[in-house]
Amino acid sequence: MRRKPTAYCTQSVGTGPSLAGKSAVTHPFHHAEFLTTAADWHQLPVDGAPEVAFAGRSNAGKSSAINALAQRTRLAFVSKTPGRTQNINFFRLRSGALLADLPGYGYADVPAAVRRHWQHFIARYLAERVPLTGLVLVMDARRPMTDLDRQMLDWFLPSLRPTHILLTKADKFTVAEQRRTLAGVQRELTRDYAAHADRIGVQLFSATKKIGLAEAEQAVGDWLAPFAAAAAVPPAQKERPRHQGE
Ligand SMILES: Nc1nc2c(ncn2[C@@H]2O[C@H](COP(=O)(O)OP(=O)(O)OP(=O)(O)O)[C@@H](O)[C@H]2O)c(=O)[nH]1
Ligand SMILES: [Mg+2]
Repeated sequence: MRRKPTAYCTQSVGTGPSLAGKSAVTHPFHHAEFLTTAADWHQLPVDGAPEVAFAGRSNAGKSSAINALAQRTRLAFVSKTPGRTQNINFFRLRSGALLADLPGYGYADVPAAVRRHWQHFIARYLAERVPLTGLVLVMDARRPMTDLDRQMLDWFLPSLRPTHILLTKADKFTVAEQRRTLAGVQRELTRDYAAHADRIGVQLFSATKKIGLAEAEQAVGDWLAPFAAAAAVPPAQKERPRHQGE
């Protein structure tokens, strides 16, 4: 049974069934380690561990969000140059669950053939990837809900799995601007994604100023809580070691 997130929430509540009564998983993202990188479908991890994907526009702050959650500075590559994450990079959590750092979209300088490859791959990944448990959609709070962000939602939501939107770089805003932005996105979701209301959460976030960290940890941790018992399961078959960006 999967717990429903609070609709358009700024806070998630509750836990998965296996940990009911305890306060979810304690820091489920600490001790994350790089696992492998995938440039194509056949390179995706095959062990079936549940995974959470971080998607978003190029330079939105996906890798920074993963690092902030994992409390590591250089787990996932962060770069001022857009389009640096070219592959799907996988990180393994102590529970055995995976975080997948997807290549950013919307970067104009990417050759058309590469863009087509990734559009096709990401569309298939979001729609068909069996272990995919939830999607963290990272948006720069200054430019939320672009057409490509909506495209991600349109590919993913029909799978009936939960999405949590991080409006990141919130540190660039005053508190009043933060509130306005969050309310605007909530309104847009209510208007355009009402059918999926119980599966979409949204919150403010900042990797640099650690805004909304506990909230994000709870939202995503809740998706993985039913699988936390995986920590007791023997480590999955090792992937061939590859490096980020290989
Ligand atoms: N001020 C501020 N800057 C941030 C934040 N998160 C990321 N950045 C900056 O934004 C830039 C891009 O961050 P990344 O985490 O590499 O973004 P990404 O989405 O992984 O980028 P690609 O992998 O290229 O798609 C870097 O210069 C980061 O330092 C944040 O919360 N606040
Ligand atoms: Mg990145």
